[in-house]
Amino acid sequence: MKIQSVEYAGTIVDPGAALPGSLPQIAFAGRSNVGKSSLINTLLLRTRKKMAHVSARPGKTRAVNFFQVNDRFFLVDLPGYGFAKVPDQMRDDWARLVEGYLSRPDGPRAVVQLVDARRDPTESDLQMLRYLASLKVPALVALTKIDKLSRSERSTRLRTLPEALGLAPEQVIPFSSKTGEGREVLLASMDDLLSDLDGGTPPSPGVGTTKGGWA
Ligand SMILES: Nc1nc2c(ncn2[C@@H]2O[C@H](COP(=O)(O)OP(=O)(O)O)[C@@H](O)[C@H]2O)c(=O)[nH]1
Ligand SMILES: [Mg+2]
Repeated sequence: MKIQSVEYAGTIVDPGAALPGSLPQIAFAGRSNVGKSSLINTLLLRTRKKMAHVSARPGKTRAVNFFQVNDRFFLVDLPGYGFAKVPDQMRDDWARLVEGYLSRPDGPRAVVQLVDARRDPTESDLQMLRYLASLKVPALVALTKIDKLSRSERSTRLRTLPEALGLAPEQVIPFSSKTGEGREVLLASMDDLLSDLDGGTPPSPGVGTTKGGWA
């Protein structure tokens, strides 16, 4: 998939609010500071004119942002979770917004879940994947900041992380917004999903066989 056009389409802060349109949505989720804004900007080739805000101070975003890509789908930027010191009220607000949005019948057709390649998945990461499975929303995982790993760390992590996430190795895409690794694979997976939607066949649940397959 080639990125031809990207436009900011809107923001919702209430899970039941009107969506900016009826295009299929692919949402991006992950804990704060995992590299989500960087991944989105890399994916959309927004290295100078940034779409998603890259922050050194995580845990601020409290909204769901929609970007219209190629007039074909909405890329949806979900607020990050799991920032250690947030008050309970803020965590409740997050859950209400994100769970409310994810479970909408007109909500996302798939979710790209981000996990830091250097860290073990948190309970929140696993909860999110379980929640998506319970909603039957296809998911795959992008392992962010893969450039920070040495060769041997990398091969160990690529072996252990899919198992820790309960996924097949093909459902886990190593990604770096620094080197661009994983960009083409992720875009191809998104293209596959959208083509399946165009053809009216939902992506088959269960273990995929291709690189970047949806779970
Ligand atoms: N080396 C490296 N650093 C990254 C990568 N992605 C993000 N970062 C850094 O990680 C920090 C958090 O990134 P950001 O995209 O704002 O994370 P977000 O909170 O999930 O949106 C920033 O300092 C980024 O420069 C990556 O792929 N490689
Ligand atoms: Mg961000």
